[in-house]
Amino acid sequence: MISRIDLRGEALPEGSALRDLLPRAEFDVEAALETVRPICEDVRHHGAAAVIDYGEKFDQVRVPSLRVPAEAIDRALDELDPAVRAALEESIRRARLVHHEQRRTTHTTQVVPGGTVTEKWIPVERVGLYVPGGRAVYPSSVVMNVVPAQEAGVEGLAVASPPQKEFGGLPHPTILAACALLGVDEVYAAGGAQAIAMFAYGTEDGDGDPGCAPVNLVTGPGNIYVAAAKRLLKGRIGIDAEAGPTEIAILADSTADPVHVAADLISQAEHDPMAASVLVTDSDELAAATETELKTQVAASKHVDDRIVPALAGRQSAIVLVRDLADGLKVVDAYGAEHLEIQTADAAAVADRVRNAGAIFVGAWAPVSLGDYCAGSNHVLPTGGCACHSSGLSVQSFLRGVHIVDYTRDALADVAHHVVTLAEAEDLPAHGAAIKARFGWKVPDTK
Ligand code: HSO
Ligand code: ZN
Repeated sequence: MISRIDLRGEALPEGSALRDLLPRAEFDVEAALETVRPICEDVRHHGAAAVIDYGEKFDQVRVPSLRVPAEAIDRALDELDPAVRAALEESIRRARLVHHEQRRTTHTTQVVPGGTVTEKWIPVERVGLYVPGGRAVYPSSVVMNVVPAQEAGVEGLAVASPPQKEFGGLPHPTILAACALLGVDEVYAAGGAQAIAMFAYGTEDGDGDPGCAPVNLVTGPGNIYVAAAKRLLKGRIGIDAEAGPTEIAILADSTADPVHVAADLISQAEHDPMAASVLVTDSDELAAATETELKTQVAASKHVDDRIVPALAGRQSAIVLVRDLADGLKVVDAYGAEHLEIQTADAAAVADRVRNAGAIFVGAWAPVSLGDYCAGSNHVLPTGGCACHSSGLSVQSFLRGVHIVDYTRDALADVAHHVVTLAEAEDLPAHGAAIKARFGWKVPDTK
């Protein structure tokens, strides 16, 4: 069901040599670029009509209008199962607590008397949040995208999610209800690359459709075509990340409970046949007990043949055996998992030594599913090893830091000779001239 990689033989290799020994899913966004290019061009030139046509082609339903009517959003909330509503409200409440604390404050540094640099944080004006449909209908992802955007102070928030045939061309009702709970009323029934292009180029109003104004930033997960459209349109729009299939790595020793370990490996395998579940352990007993436990628990799971078994049996998943926890830490750092659980003795101390992970879950009582829904942390996290250079979604993702430079005449005069010297060293004399012009075309004497 899951393969083993034994790294106990000799000293672990370093860097990319170690990375090459570890399992990882193929997620070739480059290959999808040529598929999405004509779709994006079409939307650019034909606007809403093209988005609607592609919805008919890919989602098998033709929507009368892209914009979801307010009544449909209200109705979805009215009809939402009260238990789901309570759970979403608690998820939102906890996420708000954490993301509220991430807000940045304006800071002024006095560099010299009369010379200050102020760093001001300005929210992005208009953001498009993509929420997948189809196999993945995740209202929790609406929460994880909208809450940090709102806490950042973003004023224009639009959500796009694919039209669902069984719901008359509307996005999934739980997605609409989550939007309602969060106070988001601008929702479009659009999916795939065409939704990203709609956000990037905007659509004209007409035929009773109010149109979608272009956005500055697109966030949210999606399939490979969504990722490819984000890559293609990056520059015109900002993007959060190209989210790949979900990953869980667990660093565990003999104190870990194989029942928990197996359950957590399966929990993320349940997302996608390409999802990766990786156990890194120095314990033969835990490895064996986890294998046994996986068989039992998989047999009792849903989504077995289409997702869990292919995910666990795929080359992206494995049990990696290491000599000791120090080697285990090197392995999980080289892997840079989207989610990393530490199930060892003194888990907090071990977690503190990790450098590369999207989010770290400490000890027996913090499984990844808690973080997926109700820990307060964000579940939009870097995949594919990107955790070595990127963070998950946060308030910061929706802010831009702007430096405001304010110098008096004396403060400029004082440093003018250095500016002119550096300008000349770079053979950019006009840069120096812009200083001299202010002082009668001379470098001011600072003495
Ligand atoms: N584990 C997924 C997020 C998710 N899980 C949504 C359940 N719903 C990627 O972090
Ligand atoms: Zn999940």
